[in-house]
Amino acid sequence: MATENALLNDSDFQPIHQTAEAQPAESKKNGAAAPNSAQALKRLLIEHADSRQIILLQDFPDPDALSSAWAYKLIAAKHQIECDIFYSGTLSHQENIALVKLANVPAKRWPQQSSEQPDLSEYEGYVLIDTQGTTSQLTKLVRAAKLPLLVVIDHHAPQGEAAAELADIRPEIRATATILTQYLQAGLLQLDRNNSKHVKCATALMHGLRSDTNRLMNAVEADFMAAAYLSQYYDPQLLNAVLQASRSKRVMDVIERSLRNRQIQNSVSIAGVGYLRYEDRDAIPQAADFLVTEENIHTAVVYGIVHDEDEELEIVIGSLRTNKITLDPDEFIKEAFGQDEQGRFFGGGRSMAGGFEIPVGFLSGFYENSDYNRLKWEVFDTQVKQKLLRLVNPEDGVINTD
Ligand SMILES: [Mn+2]
Repeated sequence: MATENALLNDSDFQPIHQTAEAQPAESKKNGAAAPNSAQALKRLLIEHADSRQIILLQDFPDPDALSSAWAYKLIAAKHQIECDIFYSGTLSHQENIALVKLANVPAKRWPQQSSEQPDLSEYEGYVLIDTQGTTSQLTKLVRAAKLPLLVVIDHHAPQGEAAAELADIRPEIRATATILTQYLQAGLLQLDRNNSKHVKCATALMHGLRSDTNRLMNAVEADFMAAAYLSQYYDPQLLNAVLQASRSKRVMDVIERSLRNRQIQNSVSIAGVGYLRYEDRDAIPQAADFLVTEENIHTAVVYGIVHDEDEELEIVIGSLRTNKITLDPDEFIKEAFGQDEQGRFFGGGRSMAGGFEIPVGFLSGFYENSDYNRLKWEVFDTQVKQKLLRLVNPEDGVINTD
C-alpha cells in the first residue's frame, strides 16, 4: 500500500483549504447554502431512481467522510437507490472505530478476497464523498469496470480530472458534513427525532464537522449554521461516548515508547518507536501530538516501521507536529527526505502538521524474534534521524547513534 495514494490518505496530507479570497467568483463567501446544488442532486437521484450506487471513501476514512456518506445513502434511499459504502484501508483512530461501532455507520472495508468482492457490474455508477478519487485505491477498480462517476461531493481544493455527472466541490466550506447537512436542510430528507437511524446519522455528521474544523475553531459561518441545524436532532450522549473512546493498550505502548526514546535538540523532539502493526499506525500521529506538548518543545517527529501481517509489506511512517509558526511542515519534510526515483516526495504537510511514508522495499519481512528485525530497525532509525537532524542542527551534522 506504499503508493502515493496511501501517502495522500494520511489526514496530514489533506490539501490546504483555500482561503475565502481565493474562491472562484461564483461561490458565495463563507460557503453559504447553495440551494441549486441540492436541487441538482435531487434531479439526479430522480433520474437514477431504482438503482444501486457504490460510494467510495478515502482509504483511511475519517468521521467527515463516514458521516457524509451515510447521509447520502439515507437521502438516496428515498429514491429507491441502494448505496454500498466502501473504503480500502483500515479504520485506525479509536474515535473512528467507536463512531462506526456505536452509531452503526454502514461502511465496509473492501474485501481482500476477490471471491467476497461485490460484483461492480451491479452498480449504475460510483459516488465520491469527501474525496475526489485521488485518495482511494478503489478508484482504479471502478474505472477499470467502466462505471460512470455520478456524483462528487467534497470540500478539498479541486484536484482536476474527475468528470462527474454532478460535482459539488466547495473548498470554502470546512467539512463535507456541512454540505450534506445543507442538503438535508434544503428538504432532500426530513430528519425525524424519533427515528434512531436519523438521530445517529445527525450525531455522526456533528462529529464529522467538529473533527474537520478542529472542534469548530476553524469553522466558517456555513459550518456553524449546519451545526445549529444538527443540534435539533443529534444525541449529545452518543457523541460524548464516541469522543471518550479510549486508546488501545498497543497505542498506549507506542506513546510510551516515543516518550522513552525521544531525543531533543534545538527544541525539536524526535522519537523512533520501532515496529507496529498496520491497524495501529494512527498511534504515530497521536504520539507526535503528545510529544509536542512538552515544555520548551516546538516540534515533534515520531516514526516507526508499520508492518502488514498478511502482505509482508513494511513502510516507515512518520508524523510531524509543530507549534512554531515559522516552520512550514511541508517544506521541512520535503527538504528532509527528498524524492524517490520517480520524483515523488516521501511526504508533505499542511499547517502545523506533516507526515511521511518511506517504503522498506526489498528489506521488508518481519521475522519473529530475530536479530534481523533489530538490525533493520537500527538502520532505518539512524537514517531517518540523520536526515532530520541535518535540518534541526545543521552545524553538527553527524549524529551520535548511541
Ligand atoms: Mn473532510
